[in-house]
Amino acid sequence: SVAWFPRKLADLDSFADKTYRTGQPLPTISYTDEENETWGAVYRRLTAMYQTHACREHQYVFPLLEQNCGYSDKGIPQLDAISRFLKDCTGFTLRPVMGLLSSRDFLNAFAFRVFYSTQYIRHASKPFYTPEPDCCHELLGHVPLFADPDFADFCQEIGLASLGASDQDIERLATIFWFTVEFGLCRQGDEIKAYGAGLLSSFGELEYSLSDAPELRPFDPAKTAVQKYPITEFQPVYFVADSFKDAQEKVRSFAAHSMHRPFSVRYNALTQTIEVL
Ligand code: H2B
Ligand code: FE
Repeated sequence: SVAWFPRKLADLDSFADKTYRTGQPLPTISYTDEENETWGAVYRRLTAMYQTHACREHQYVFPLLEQNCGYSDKGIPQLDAISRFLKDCTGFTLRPVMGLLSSRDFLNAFAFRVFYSTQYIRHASKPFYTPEPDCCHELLGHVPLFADPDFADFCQEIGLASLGASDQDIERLATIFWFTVEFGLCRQGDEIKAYGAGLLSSFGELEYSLSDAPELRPFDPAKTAVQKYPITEFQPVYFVADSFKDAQEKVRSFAAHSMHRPFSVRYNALTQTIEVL
C-alpha cells in the first residue's frame, strides 16, 4: 500500500493552518505605513538590479505585475489579485500560510501548481535581511517566475516527484528545490542570470552570485540533490540550468530512475487530480 498523499486540490486544505479552504478568496491584509515603506525600500533597491541580473522571464513578467496586480514601491500588493493573474498565465495559484510548512507538504502542493505564500513582511529595522520567507521574498522573488509556462512546468515536475516519496527522497528533492527555485542560475545566450527567488529577493546575494566569487556547476539532479549548503550565508556553489525545459526533463528522468518509488503519477489538469500509475 502507498502512504497517503494529496490526490485532489482540496486535499491541500489539510495542510498549513487549515483555515484556508480551496476556492475561497485570499485574505486582504491592511499593512501599516511602516510596513509599506519597508516594502518600498526593498522594491526600489531590487528592481534597480533586475535589468542586469534577473533572467529574461522575470524581466518580461515584472511590468505585467505592475500593470495588473498593483506592484509598485507605494505599498505591498495583495495575494488575491496576484493569484488570479498567475492562474490566467500558467494555472498557478497562491495560498496563504503563516510560517514554514514541512518540505513534504510544501513540495506536494507544487504538484497542483499551488504555492504557499507568507503575507507578513520583515522587520523595518532590517529591511535588507530576513532569515525566513516574507512577502518581499515571495512576491518579488517567486511570483514573477510562476507566470512563465516552462518554469511552472518545471516546478510542477518537482511537486509530482514528491508525492508519496520516501523521507530520503523528499530530502533530495528539497535540495534540488533549494539549488533551483531558490538559488538557481541559468544560461541565457553567453550570459548567466539569476532565476532563484532567494537571489532575486536579496540585494547582496544577487550581486555576489553573478560575481567571480562563487563556484558554478551545471545543474544535474543526481549531483545537485546531495550537495551540502549553508542556510545563513551566501552560497559557495550555484548550479546553472541550460533552460527550464531542460531542467524539467532532467528532474523527470531523475524521478523515474533515481528515486525509490514503486509507482508513478500523472496530473489530470481537467479534473485537477493525480492519477497513480
Ligand atoms: N514553507 C513555506 N511556507 N515557505 C517556504 O518557502 C518553504 C516552506 N520552503 N517549507 C520549504 C520548506 C523548503 O525549504 C524546502 C522544500 O524544504
Ligand atoms: Fe522561497
